[in-house]
Amino acid sequence: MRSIRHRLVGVVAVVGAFVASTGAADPRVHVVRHVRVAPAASSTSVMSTNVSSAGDVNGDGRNDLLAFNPATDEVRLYRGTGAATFGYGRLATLITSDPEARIFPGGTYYSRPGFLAVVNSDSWLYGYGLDRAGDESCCGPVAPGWGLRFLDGHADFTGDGIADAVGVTSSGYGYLYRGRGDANASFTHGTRIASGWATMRVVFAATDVTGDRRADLLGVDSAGVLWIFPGTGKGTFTPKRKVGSGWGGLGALFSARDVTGDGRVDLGAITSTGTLRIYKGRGDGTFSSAVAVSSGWAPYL
Ligand SMILES: [Ca+2]
Ligand SMILES: [Ca+2]
Ligand SMILES: [Ca+2]
Repeated sequence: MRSIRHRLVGVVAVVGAFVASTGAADPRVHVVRHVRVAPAASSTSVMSTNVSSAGDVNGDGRNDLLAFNPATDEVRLYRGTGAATFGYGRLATLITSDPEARIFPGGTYYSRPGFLAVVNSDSWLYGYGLDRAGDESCCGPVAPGWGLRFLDGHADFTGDGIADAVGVTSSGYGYLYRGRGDANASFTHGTRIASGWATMRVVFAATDVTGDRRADLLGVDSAGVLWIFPGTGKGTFTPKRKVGSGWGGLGALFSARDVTGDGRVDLGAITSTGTLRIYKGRGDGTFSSAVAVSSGWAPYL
C-alpha cells in the first residue's frame, strides 16, 4: 500500500512541478538537473547510510536511532535508553520503492522529527515524520531529482535555525541546499560547496563536533582518513581538519547526535560484522575510543 501511495502522490507532484516549470518558477524543481546515480548498494566503496539518528522521537531527552533494512523495507526505531544504550528495534514504517529506497537524516517534517527518503527511479525526495510512539505520522514528497551519493538534512549550516541539506553527487561535487522552513521541509537550489569528493566513502553532517556551536561536515576518504569540514554558520566551511586514520574498514559511520548525555555530538558506527559502536565526542573535534554497544546490525549495511 505504501508503495502505491508513494507512486500516486509522486505522479500528482510531478505534474505540479511540470506545470510550475512552464510558468512561475518553483524553486523546488531546480534540483532536477542532478544526474541520477545508482543506489549506493551497487557500489562496494561507499559506506551504508541506512543507520542514522532520528533525534529524540519519543521526547524523553535521549536521542534515538533509525535503521533501514533494504531487504525487508523496514525502518526501525531504536530508542535511547541511557548513556549510549538503546532498546529493541521497533518497526516505525515500511518504505517500498523501485529501485531500492535509501534513507537519510532529516530535520522535522510537519513539526515531527523523522528522516528523509529517496525513492523510485525518479529519485523523489520524501519527508517522514514520526509520532511519539515511533510510528509514521506524516509522509510526503519534497522534490524529484535527489539521486545523490550522500545526503544529510538534519543540521543548520546557515545560522537561521532551519535544518539544511548537504548532498554529494556521483561526480563528487558537494552542494548545500538551504532549508526553507516550511512544514514539508523543502530546500532551495543547491550551492556548490566542494568538489573532488567522488572517492569519499561517506559524507555526513553533525550539529557541531568542534565546540563552536556551528554545524560541521564529516567524511571518510578512500584512504580511511576521517576529516572534519568545520562550518562557519554562514553556509561556508573552513579548511578541513584531520581526525585520524583507520576509519575505512567500517560498514557505516554517522552522527548519532548526543547519545551520552553530555551535550556533545557522538559518532555511531556499524562494523563490517554488524556491531554498533559509539565514539564519544569530546567537543573539540576529537573522539574517544570506540565502545561496542550491541550486535546484530549487519542487515542494515
Ligand atoms: Ca528518545
Ligand atoms: Ca539553515
Ligand atoms: Ca562546529
